[in-house]
Amino acid sequence: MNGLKVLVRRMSQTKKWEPLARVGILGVPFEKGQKKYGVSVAPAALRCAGLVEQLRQIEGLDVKDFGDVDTPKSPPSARVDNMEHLEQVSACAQALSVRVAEVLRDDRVVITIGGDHSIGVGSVDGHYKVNEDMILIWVDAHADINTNETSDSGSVHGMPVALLCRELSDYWPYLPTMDWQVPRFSIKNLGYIGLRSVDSYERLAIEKYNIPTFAMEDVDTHGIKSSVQHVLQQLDPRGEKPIHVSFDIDSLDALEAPSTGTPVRGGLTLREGINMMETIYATGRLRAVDLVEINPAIGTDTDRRHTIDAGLSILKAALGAPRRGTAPKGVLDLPKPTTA
Ligand SMILES: [Mn+2]
Repeated sequence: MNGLKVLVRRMSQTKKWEPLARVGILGVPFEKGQKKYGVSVAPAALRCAGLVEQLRQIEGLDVKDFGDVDTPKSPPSARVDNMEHLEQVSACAQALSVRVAEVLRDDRVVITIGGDHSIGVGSVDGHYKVNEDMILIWVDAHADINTNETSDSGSVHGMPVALLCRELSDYWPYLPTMDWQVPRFSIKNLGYIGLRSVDSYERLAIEKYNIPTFAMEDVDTHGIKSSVQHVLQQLDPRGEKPIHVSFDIDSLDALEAPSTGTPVRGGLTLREGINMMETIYATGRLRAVDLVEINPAIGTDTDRRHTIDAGLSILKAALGAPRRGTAPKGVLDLPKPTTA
């Protein structure tokens, strides 16, 4: 190793991470990665609910809304190789990848508002092109690591992780419209939190590649904070890599976030979701957050409001919003409990 390389390595070892006080928002009104109507209106619904204004209330945060990514207007294409609307999914992800890289190069944390989870292909691809050493935390009730062969539904929102990871590229046929996307992200840099509905093939993949996974029962055992810290520690023991969180709203319990296409009970509470994001924010290394699968067309007005509010709370926690309001730090001076 030459002297320059040693110097660069030493510098990266001593690099002190701090949260970026600049954020860029991208909307992705896209829903062809799954079958239900409505996910594509989530970016508009979140903006109407005060997304930008609420983030601007976080002290010192510079918030820029970059608007929506161009989504393909072509009529839905036929199912190819058990992948529905692959052409549109691919075109959308490609456009998103370019925009995500632009926002990151503008020295901002990129917040990508989906859309269904197929857009993760674009956001992670764009992030990887800027930070090749990134790690990815996939927060979800589902593992989203099916291939076209193992998927029952043919919906691409169940396949983004398998499309992204280079170790899984041999399991795919040649996908002509995906030429732009070379899967170079390594599965060794992936961790899961919140899983509770995993297909048998997906379980095989998680075991084969030893993916750090904190399913709901593990979160019950260890608590959310140490679950997150374990995943971070396993993926990046020295704490020197940029973090991408792909947050599916269905990771939250269906009571807290009912307006979503594939809800599963027994999920994270909103407080656990907030705690997780605060823990990741505190590393100073969070550079990208996807918030996907909010479907305002599902459920009652109250369901919709709860789901959107939950999403906003997750984003605020990811960007350093304090939860205690004006309450003082520390524990109140409580009287000692009396023993009988
Ligand atoms: Mn998902």
